[in-house]
Amino acid sequence: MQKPRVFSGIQATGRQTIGNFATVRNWPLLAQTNDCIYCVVDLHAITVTRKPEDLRRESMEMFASLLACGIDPEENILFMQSHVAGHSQLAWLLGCHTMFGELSRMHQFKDKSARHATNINAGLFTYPVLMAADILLYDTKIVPVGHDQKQHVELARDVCQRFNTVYGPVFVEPEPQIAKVGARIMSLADPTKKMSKSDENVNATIFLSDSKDDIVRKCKKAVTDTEPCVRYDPDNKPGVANLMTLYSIATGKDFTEIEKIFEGQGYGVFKPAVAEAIDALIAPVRAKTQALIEDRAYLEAFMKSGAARAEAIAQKTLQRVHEVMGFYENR
Ligand code: AQP
Repeated sequence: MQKPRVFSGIQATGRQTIGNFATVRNWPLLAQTNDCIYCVVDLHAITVTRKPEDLRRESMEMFASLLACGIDPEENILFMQSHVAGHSQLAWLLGCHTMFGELSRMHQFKDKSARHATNINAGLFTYPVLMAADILLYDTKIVPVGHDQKQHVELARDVCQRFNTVYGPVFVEPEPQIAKVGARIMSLADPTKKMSKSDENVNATIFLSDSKDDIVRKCKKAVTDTEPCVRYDPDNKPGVANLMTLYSIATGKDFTEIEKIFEGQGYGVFKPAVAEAIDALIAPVRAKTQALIEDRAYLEAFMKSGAARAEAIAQKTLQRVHEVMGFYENR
């Protein structure tokens, strides 16, 4: 029997954060029961101004970090989005079935257009259409994402339903899969805001490439509150809840266990323990990413084979779409 298809991607907009990792760490596990396709979404990364050399380096480093997170490039299909032209082609076709009003309601568009007020380009606006194309191109059933991407997956589902209503059952309806713990890691500097790769505040984000000293420093500076008590209360103690979530991800302990471990202890004990646990979690990924970056031929071989495998599936979908929409065949 055909296993359910899983698809997800990560933008090449910098180094992977512990927030991204909280979501990405689940991807390798899905391969046991699903047919998984993962990619570095480098086309998505140009909605903000990028230097070509940064895009090139960060795309390659992100590819390496996905391998280092445990994604097996033989068991899964792993590739670079721009290597499969079908993503851009399908995005145009789906864009003609996506409403201006729908795109105007996207939280990420509102947030990023406020942050990049001098560069509110059409790509920033149509980003969710390209994401719908990424998903629908591969007959995807499950899209494992963080909480911030839920709205985009729901839009992909709406576009899918609209298209299928007009042309018949061409696409599989996707649904988001969101982890119970860690789907929204918050900024260490402002725990009411999501942790992001592109945050300009150097203390806001822990990167997988950070050294132990960096992690200790950032955790020490993390915004908490004045009640020195380790209790899970995201509404009243968002900074502590965020650190507890990170500790939980790193150790596998639940919030009740964590409260017991730190009972009667202040943040002077808790914060270094969180830093220690995070470092233990990411140290192997950090070392493996670095080793992979140094073996460019190995990375490029997997990029090439991953793109070829993805391309074969994408071409079939595009052919189907062209046919039902009435494009004249190139005989
Ligand atoms: N803070 C987060 N907590 C949990 N999951 C997160 N994700 C992102 N931030 C968090 C999830 O990571 C996957 C890859 O994200 P992305 O690179 O595609 O884009 P993003 O959601 O826009 O991530 P960033 O880090 O905030 O990037 P920038 O700064 O470039 O905008 C997704 O599944 C995402 O949900």
